[in-house]
Amino acid sequence: MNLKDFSSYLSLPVSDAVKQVFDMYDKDNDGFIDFKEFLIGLCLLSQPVNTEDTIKLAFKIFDKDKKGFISLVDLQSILYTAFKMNPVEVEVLFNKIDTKKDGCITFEELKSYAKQRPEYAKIFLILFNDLKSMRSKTE
Ligand SMILES: [Ca+2]
Ligand SMILES: [Ca+2]
Repeated sequence: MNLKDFSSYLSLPVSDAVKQVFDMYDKDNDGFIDFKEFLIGLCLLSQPVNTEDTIKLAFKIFDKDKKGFISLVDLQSILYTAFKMNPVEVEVLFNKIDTKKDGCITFEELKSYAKQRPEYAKIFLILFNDLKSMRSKTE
């Protein structure tokens, strides 16, 4: 698959963060991820990013006002800022993560989702680093 396929696989628009993760998979830099590269990438990505700390950090950034859970509005605002994702797309993603269907994402729900989809964890980590450096520049 190419970068466009990869971003539609993740249901995310093409962005710098998605491209960075794509490049991690595409070992020989030919612009395509073949099945072997995909499997290798999955193994590489699932290890360092799925630590409890990374998910805690992600949770903290999403839960801006420290409610102890992530609301749909939280997720919509951060994903719009990061990927210009429209609110309807974010709602689909939100419902996938909110397995108990109670309208809020808890830490446990985010953690089990990140374990299923290591690409997301990695993309968000890149994103958070960008956001952090943006913030430190304005301070
Ligand atoms: Ca390749
Ligand atoms: Ca929930």
